[in-house]
Amino acid sequence: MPAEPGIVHLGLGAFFRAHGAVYVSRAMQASGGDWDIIGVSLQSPTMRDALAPQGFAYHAVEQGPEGETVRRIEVVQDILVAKEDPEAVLAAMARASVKIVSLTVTEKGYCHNPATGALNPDHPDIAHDLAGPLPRSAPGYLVRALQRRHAAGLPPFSVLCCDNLPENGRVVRGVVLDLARRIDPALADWIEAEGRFPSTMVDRIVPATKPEDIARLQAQGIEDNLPVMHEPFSQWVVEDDFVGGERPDLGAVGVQLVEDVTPFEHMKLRMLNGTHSSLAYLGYLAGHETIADTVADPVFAAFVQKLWRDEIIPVLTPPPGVELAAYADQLLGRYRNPAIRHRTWQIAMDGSQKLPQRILGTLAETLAAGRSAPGLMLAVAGWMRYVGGTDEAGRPIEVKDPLAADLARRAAEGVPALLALRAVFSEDLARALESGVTAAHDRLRAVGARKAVEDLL
Ligand code: CS2
Repeated sequence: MPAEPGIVHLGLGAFFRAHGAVYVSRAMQASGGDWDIIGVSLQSPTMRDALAPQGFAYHAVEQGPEGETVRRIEVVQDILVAKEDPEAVLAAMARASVKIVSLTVTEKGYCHNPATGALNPDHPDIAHDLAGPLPRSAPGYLVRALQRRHAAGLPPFSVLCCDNLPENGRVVRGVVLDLARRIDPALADWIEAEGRFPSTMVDRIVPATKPEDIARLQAQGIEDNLPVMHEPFSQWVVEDDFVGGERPDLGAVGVQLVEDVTPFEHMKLRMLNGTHSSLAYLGYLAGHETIADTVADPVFAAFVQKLWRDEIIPVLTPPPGVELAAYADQLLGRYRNPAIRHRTWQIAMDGSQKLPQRILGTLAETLAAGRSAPGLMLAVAGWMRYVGGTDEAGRPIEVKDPLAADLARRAAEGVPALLALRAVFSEDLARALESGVTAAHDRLRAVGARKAVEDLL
């Protein structure tokens, strides 16, 4: 008999398998506890089908510039596919042994308005989840499972958001309370009083696993249908605020447990993810396949350093004990790691959900201080070129974004139509950006991404 699971993880993908699951398994080795994980895929059976034949164990491969280190991870007990059997997922989340429900469902999985952080009640999955007890969305699963626990007299689980959203715990709390209140105000009151939603900052670069990665392991005698590849660096900053104080001994394995994660989240989202997205759009347009390829070009390496130095760091408050210039140097080293083949196309995905917290916050604060930020304006213009769907050589781009069709229509109309997208740009910011982004967009069309970047240096 396996131990009772302590965690249900919604959205079990490569990132959590290479990050949170590794910490949890090391914490159990260090200090014990029943923290086995039941993974949930909301949509696709791919992960379950790949891992079930190997008992849900898998290998996490650390890729450094000097070689690879392989670690076997055995903390996942089972994987459920919500679309096939929503009842089984709710039953797992309502088990008394489950103390934490963690999530990596990507930015769009919270069914919120990225510009404001509030639940989007018109989202089709939310409309579905309001109409009946078997949900489709991540917020729907959280609310319906909490409803079961409330009815059964169990305490709520802690909700541990591990997505790249600012104040992610507060965002998911807001979305859950809003949805719960529409279903049953007494349930919402209970969650508000008893529930815990610690915010977290998660960081590890985890490119999608490629067929050649699987083949390379196989050549070493390691059979794994779906290993995960990751860089050596890893960071997890977690607000230490769990229901009944119950959590794995994360502090024993290097997780930073803090009172307020906000300064860490802002630093990471703006310095790492903000430049990742900037390099992804402009690098892709310039014909680069990966981030490492992009920063191997001295023009882009100088560009990203300029973004940090002149545009991002000046409006950022450093977290306690962190020197932002040193953090930037470390980031560039991570981007340069040639073993990590992280595709610009992968990072370019879902830009409408990512831009506000990664780039637009910095831009708004810079403009409000009466300064300009030409590099980030060029990045926004790069996103606009990218979602237009044609690269600089006239080839089609496969744009992945929940708003892709709307973005393509607006891109055909021009910059003002994209700036009028209120899910991404507030009215004030759109006005402040209009002339700068239009000029940057014109430059991109006229001279191409690489030259436009070079001209800014
Ligand atoms: C990336 C992130 O795909 C993306 O959008 O920017 O996945 C990034 O690699 C991680 O947040 C690093 O911690």
